[in-house]
Amino acid sequence: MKTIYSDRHHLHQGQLEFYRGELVPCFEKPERADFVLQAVQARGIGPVIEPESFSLAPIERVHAPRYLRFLERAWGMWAALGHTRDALPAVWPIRGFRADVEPDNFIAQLGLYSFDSGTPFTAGTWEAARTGADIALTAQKLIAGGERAAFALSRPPGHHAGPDFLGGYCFINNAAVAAQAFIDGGAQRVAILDVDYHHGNGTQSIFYERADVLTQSIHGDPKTEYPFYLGHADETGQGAGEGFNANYPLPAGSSNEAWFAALEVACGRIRAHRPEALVISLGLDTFAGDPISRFKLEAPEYQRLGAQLARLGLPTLFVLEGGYAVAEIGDNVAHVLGSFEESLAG
Ligand code: OKP
Ligand code: ZN
Repeated sequence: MKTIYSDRHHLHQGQLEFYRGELVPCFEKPERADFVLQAVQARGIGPVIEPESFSLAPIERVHAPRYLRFLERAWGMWAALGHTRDALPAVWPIRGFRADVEPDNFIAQLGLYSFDSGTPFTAGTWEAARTGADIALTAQKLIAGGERAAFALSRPPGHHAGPDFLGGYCFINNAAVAAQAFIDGGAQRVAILDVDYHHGNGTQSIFYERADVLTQSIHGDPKTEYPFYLGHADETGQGAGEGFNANYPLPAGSSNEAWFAALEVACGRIRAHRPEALVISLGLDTFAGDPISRFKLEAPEYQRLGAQLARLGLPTLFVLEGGYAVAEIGDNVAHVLGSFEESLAG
């Protein structure tokens, strides 16, 4: 399969995130994608190509124009105030506050459009995130054009970004943009499966009231794991979307058997949905050695995952999400994609 990649992800390089009462170096760093690129090339997964450029229109299909306008102008506003360091929010409009009025104060705006203090906004964030969406859209176009699979190798990740908010290192929801592009290209049904350690709250929120895009996420139980306020098993969709969202929260420290049992159920639901395309939010922070997560997957499990996804027999778009064991993330991606391809061939 082709990998779509641009070195412009380096433009997003956060310095510090607020974590356990102090500012610590960002876990989500450019080396992650560099290692993934190296591994994809070393393993011979397929050609690496540059993304095409798309307009904002396909991104506006899943994100509010007001939010995108903010992202586009944010660094300019912050820099005009004389700042050179990354921007982090410090105040948020929770229950009972007004979200309809955009404040003039920059930090108040940033808080309006975010849900944590661990996602720095940097000079190059908009351009990198935009390029990430271009990468996802290029992968989608290849698959819509008949390719069996494609890998959107982008960062920052996307699955925590909702209709009008950023957080969890995410700004534009690349998986959602791609899924919506399949629908806008004429697909009746699409499925998104999120295998990142963290619940894909943004993806869930974007499609929560829709029946055309089935959203599922296997993740650490939000009672103890980020993003804490969404991702429970009783969130099954709403209105027309009732029955088209499924969450598989597993306790931190869960066994690989428990993880694959959840995957099996999720795959059954994908088959039942009869989607024309499958989008995989491919987080590698389920790895036993991940510094911020607590599942136990390793090389054999990533190979098993790739093989199991291939057996669904669907046009499949992989998009990179989390994974913070930087030295191992490349091999872990290559295990999934390599085994997916071998299963197709074999
Ligand atoms: C992103 B992805 C909060 C820090 C908590 C956030 C984890 C984001 C994971 N200040 N850490 O799903 O891999
Ligand atoms: Zn994650």
